[in-house]
Amino acid sequence: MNEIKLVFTGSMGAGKTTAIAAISEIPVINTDVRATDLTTSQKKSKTTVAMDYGELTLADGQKLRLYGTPGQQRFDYMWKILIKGALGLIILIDNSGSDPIGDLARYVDNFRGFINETTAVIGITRMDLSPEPELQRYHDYLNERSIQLPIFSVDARSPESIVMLIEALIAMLEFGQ
Ligand SMILES: Nc1nc2c(ncn2[C@@H]2O[C@H](COP(=O)(O)OP(=O)(O)OP(=O)(O)O)[C@@H](O)[C@H]2O)c(=O)[nH]1
Ligand SMILES: [Mg+2]
Repeated sequence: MNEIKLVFTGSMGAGKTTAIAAISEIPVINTDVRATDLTTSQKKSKTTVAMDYGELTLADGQKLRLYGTPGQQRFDYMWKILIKGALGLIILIDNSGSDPIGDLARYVDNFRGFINETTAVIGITRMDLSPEPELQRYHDYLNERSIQLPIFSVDARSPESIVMLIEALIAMLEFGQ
């Protein structure tokens, strides 16, 4: 595998833009704009309207192209565009959102075809701000639907945390999961 395209998707404010910026070795391409319609629970003023793009070379020389989708549903036409040619999906869910399990359900449903053909990992963010629901609730949700995907608690601001998520995803790709 020479170059691998990976896509970060997931709920608004989960940290897709933050994660790509934390690990990219090039200046990220970012399409965040000031948004006036973010919910009051959202402690940030900007949201992605088209995409994020960054690059990372792993220790073994593997080059990764990293794309981030917008989280807002009204920009979901970008999801299909960005997922083309991707080899794996990273779903980030904000644990402090109003319905994080519902958010996971929405993203797993939306990308079901892609996940079946390739693979995905799930990162639950902002657990320091909101420890509930526990990771087990997400496992239960997936188990009830016979969906086997790994789930990790991550901090999108932490490069180690995000690289660990990516390495888990690449290991799954290599073992043909
Ligand atoms: N406390 C805490 N903050 C986090 C964590 N992960 C991410 N954040 C913060 O949460 C915010 C995430 O914002 P973005 O990176 O813009 O989120 P996004 O997923 O790109 O959002 P949209 O583009 O609007 O869909 C940033 O302020 C991060 O610093 C975490 O684990 N803990
Ligand atoms: Mg963003």
